[in-house]
Amino acid sequence: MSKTALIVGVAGQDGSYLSELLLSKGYNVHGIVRRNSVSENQDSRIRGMGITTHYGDILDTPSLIRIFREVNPDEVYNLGAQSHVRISFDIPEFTIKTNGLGVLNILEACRALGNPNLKIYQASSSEMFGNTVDDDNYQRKSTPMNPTSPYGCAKVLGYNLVRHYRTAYNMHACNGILFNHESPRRGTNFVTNKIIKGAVEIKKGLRNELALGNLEAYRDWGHSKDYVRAMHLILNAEKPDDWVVATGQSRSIRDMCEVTFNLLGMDYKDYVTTDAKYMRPHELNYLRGDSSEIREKLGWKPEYTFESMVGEMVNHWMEKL
Ligand code: G4F
Repeated sequence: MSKTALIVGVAGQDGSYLSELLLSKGYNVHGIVRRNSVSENQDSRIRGMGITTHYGDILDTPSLIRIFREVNPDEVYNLGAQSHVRISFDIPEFTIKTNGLGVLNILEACRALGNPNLKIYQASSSEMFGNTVDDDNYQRKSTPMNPTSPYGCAKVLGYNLVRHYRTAYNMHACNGILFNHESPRRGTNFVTNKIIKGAVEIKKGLRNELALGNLEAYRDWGHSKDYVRAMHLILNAEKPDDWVVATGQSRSIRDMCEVTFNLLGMDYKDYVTTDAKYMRPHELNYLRGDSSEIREKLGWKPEYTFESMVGEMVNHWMEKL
């Protein structure tokens, strides 16, 4: 009999790729979407895919209880969040509630189902580490968490709640500590797609410059398609646990500009400016994840390289614009 998955936050980048993956594996896929005043924006990434959507919100416990009862899932993926770190400084209370208490609501809705075989995946984040790096310049599960944003603080709460429910109630609840992951479906206010879309617009004569914030931060960037494969592996490992998913390579925002503009035959220095409004009150300077555990124990490895990912995103915008 085919399994049923319920994806909270299905309308985002990861939700859309995860839906495709699970459908290809024969799952019945259900997803929770939040109401949006522009209805086209509600499901633009998942329209026509063949999944069943439900209106709900992780801050609306009655909606969760109703949907969880109706769907009776085998696997729950919580990808629902206020996912923008910079914006979390502007709306800290909403971010803490959504990304922290929202996880509690999901765990309680799962517990209320009373199914001992239910598996729960929580989208935890490398933002939880803040500026802590081990002596070998990597972050891993044992690296102390010192978040540098309301987003990161809330994610630490969610992470700990999952670990707590796993122990206290013997639930199959897992954290994937995912480092940055991108794709053509990434929101254009995240730095990769902002740079790539902006560079293509410049190439096509649609604008003259691109204003960014801190160019000296480093990120470990992978592709969302590779990372949703990791989510499914994590949930279906024999025992529930917490796992780091990363490429192990770190590049600066400046490198991202250089690679992108070079691909388009331009020099980023002629077009990129900086604007204080994109700086953060507290920056996370450097991310580089050690994913050796998931590679060795679950056989995960990324298929995309940094260059193939950027190339795919550039081609996407060249065709679209
Ligand atoms: O693309 P970003 O906004 O991603 P950030 O803050 O690293 O967060 C992403 O990754 C996390 C995992 O580590 C996720 F948990 C989170 O949900 C999200 O997916 O910014 C990346 C870097 C930052 O250092 C930022 O200061 O780019 C720098 N940056 C420079 N100029 C900019 C800009 N970021 C944005 N968004 N816009 C700019 O103009």
